[in-house]
Amino acid sequence: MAYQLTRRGLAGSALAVGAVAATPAMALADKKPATRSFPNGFVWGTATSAYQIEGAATEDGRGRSVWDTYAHIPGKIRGGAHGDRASDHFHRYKEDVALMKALGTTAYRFSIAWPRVFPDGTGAANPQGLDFYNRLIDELLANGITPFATLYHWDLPQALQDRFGGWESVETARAFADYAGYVASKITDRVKNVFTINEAATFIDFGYGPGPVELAPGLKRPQPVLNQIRHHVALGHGLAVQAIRAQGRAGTRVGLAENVVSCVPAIETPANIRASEIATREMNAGYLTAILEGRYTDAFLAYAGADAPRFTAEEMKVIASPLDFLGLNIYMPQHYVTASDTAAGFSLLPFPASFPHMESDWLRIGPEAMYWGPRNVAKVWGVKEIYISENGTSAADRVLADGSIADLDRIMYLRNYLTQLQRATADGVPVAGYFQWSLIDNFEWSDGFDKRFGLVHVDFETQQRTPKLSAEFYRQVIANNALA
Ligand code: GBH
Repeated sequence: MAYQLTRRGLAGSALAVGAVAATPAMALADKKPATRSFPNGFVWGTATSAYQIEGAATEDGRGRSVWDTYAHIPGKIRGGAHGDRASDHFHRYKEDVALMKALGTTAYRFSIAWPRVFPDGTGAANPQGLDFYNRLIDELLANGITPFATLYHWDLPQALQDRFGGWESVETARAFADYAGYVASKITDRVKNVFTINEAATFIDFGYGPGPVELAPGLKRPQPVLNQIRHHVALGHGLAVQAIRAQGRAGTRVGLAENVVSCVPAIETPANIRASEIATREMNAGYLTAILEGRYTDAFLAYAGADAPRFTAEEMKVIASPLDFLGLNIYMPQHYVTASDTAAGFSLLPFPASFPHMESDWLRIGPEAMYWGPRNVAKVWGVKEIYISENGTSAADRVLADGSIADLDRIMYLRNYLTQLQRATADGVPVAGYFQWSLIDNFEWSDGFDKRFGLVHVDFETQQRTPKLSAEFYRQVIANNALA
């Protein structure tokens, strides 16, 4: 007789479960799951960036950036989207700070739009350029939220692209330092933590590289130019560190935020772990390794050959200006690594086609990147203070009939990544805090508004904000400073 799923059938099966509960094993049901705590004082925050949330593209004397130009080129952004209005954060920042407060976060990482401050990239500062950020900073502090400011999250003033070819010229590195010093002189009375550049490797490779995925300015430059651009960005970072120390208040803390190429041992054997450390150093050689060591590795220079960047010893010293902390943006494992007998000492394994990913095709699910990423960085370079400056996921969020958003896949992702982060802190990896990307749904670059990364849903027609179920999950993690 075919089984029929009726109310009566359900009641019957519930009874059956009740019967099993009488066995001793079910005593577990009364036991609270052990909590896995984070260190006392662990910093919990959210992160955003200017072009992705602010909107107000022409207000208060803001100049244009390469993203204004790029997003308005037909066919570049999914759905013809652009950041003219984005999440309208420029006008709704008080509401957004209230959302942060409701989450229980005590820190917020945002970015400052260079073209708001210097509409032409250099020269005269816009007198209204920092007004918005001053209002935001004051609102954060009034709500007990510590501001962490990023100076460059990809919105290069278009004027510098036009005049110098952007980062192709060392002039842009110098202009960045001038901008950084100016901002430091104005905000470090209240902002103690400053990130110079966000994800250099990403905006260089996708903004100037061979593609197919593109970011602004969307130029396909040959390899030697690409290596020189990377060098100029590293130099811009180093010059900015020096300018911030010179013009900011004493005690200002400086770091950068990088999408570290995370190398995870495929199986955690001592040999593979060692191989993942070697791989970490080599796979980050063009940028992070150069900044943390003040040199390009031998293997990097040998591989680049005639395409290697031109540099001086003096520049390498500037690039390696000491930092107070390091920010790591960790979304996924870039490589799974095994030991090998080759000269390199490691092999990078190919990803099977069936490797799982989240709503964005590139966003592989590999929570152990959140353990090995910071651990290898701390081990290889002796870094003493690390922040996870971004981690989060896109999800195909759907507003249910009752208006709620049950983003169970985002909760699954966060629970697993945070479990590995807790494992890292418990093993003594010096991670001081975590910034969830992102507070609110926003303009996801070439994906437009199609990929939602927020803990809080944004209706881009009405700009109404609705916290998703994952916001409640994150609130509980913060309240307990632990995973349940
Ligand atoms: C970060 O980049 C950014 O800092 C942030 O602005 C962004 O909104 C967030 O993450 C979510 O994407 O060639 O298949 O790898 C994350 C790293 C590297 C992911 C480039 C997308 C391009 C697609 N990004 N990658 S692929």
